[in-house]
Amino acid sequence: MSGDQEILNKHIWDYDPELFDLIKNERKRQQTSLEMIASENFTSMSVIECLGSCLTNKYSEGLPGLRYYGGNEYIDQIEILAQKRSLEAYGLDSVKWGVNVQPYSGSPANFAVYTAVVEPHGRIMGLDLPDGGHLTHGFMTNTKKISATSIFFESMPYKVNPDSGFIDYDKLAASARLFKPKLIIAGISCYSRCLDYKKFREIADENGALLFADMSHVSGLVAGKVIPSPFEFCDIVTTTTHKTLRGPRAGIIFFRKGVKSVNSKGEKILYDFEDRINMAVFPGLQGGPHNHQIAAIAVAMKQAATPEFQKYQQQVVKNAKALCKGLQNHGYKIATGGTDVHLVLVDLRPNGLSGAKAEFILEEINIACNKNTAPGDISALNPSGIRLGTPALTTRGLNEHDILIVVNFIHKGLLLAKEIQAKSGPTVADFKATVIKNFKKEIDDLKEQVIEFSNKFPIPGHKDF
Ligand code: DSN
Repeated sequence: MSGDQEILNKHIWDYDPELFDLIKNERKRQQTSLEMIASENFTSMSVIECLGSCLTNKYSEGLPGLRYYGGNEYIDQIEILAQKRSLEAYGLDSVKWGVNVQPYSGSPANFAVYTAVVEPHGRIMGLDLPDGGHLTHGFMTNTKKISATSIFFESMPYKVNPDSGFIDYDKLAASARLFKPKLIIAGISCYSRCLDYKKFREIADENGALLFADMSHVSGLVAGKVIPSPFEFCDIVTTTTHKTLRGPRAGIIFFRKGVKSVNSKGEKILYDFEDRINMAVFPGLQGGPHNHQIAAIAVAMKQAATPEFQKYQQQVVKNAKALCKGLQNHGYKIATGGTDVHLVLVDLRPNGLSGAKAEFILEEINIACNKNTAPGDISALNPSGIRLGTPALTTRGLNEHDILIVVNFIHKGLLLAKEIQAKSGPTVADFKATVIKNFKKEIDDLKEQVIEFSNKFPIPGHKDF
């Protein structure tokens, strides 16, 4: 074998032990930590095998049967299978709904939707980022357009009620009457309640707007039939496939096909998104589809249609409710006072702690979560809350009883944070320095307990990968 052939056929552990050690370290971190970032999950062995397969070698610009390169006999079959299973997982009639499974992930999927159905500088409305929306729903600050969505389109946010934490649909309706958006986005990245898609539809119809759901966070819960589906009321629906859906990191776009429908005012509407969306994905924004991801979507959608997946999603919500109740029993304030989904947003203002300090201390004891704006927060840079989710822990087999043990770890960590804060200066940098200098033992003790508990619940996948 020539030197090149030899290199090409080596396993990663033989060829690049330096990199392989880093992968092993990351796997160990995942195994010995409690993953509570609400958008993360542990995908299945089958999905990982698709991602590491020969499908990554192939170019296949275009759609099945309409490719720009040859050699796509099996790639076509894989993409058709992914499309078919995606529609089936959500009970969609292929006469009425189409799907594009090529977006690389959620942000490109959303941008493709705007490119397809909103003209440049056309108007869109999405939930504001500090209120639980997503960057791609049009985020901008007073001084800067942050997301490309706000650079290339004109965005006006809607908000949650700062006291209750619930979306203020009346204010959304009033703003929409003035702003006259072309598109309204029903989607969240941190909101613990089901969206009222019917109400969104009425507001969209009143203003002649399209209704677009970004169900990325909750698409697993929708497939598992534990929360209402957006499909009855929306024109277009996107999702990432790696969050509650537990598939590969990728994105998909569902769209109503060219069928006549009637809106709530009795007017006939012709939906004709298919060509525009397909063209926006490729050649508009992307090049060759990532066929390893598309195969992994196919396998994830097969899993999503099983009774086991439904049970998993039911447990995700039960665990989130147990997490919420457990924290409330310790006196924590939860935005909206509860949860219907897979996450809770803890408002730490009554505890006098910032989200950054809480996130830091929990990371020190091997609990991963993220600081997050709480209702009423103005700045996303110094948020007052933390977002905690249950999809990943539920995949590892934790039930409500186990979640209460996790709640106790979180509570102990946050009590420690208060103690540290009392001794440190006001900044996060002071806080971190005090943790390292004066609280190493307390942190290490708690971390050991978390590791011991965490090791009882193996993560899926290949042992060293
Ligand atoms: N980064 C994801 C989240 O954490 O919600 C959204 O893209």
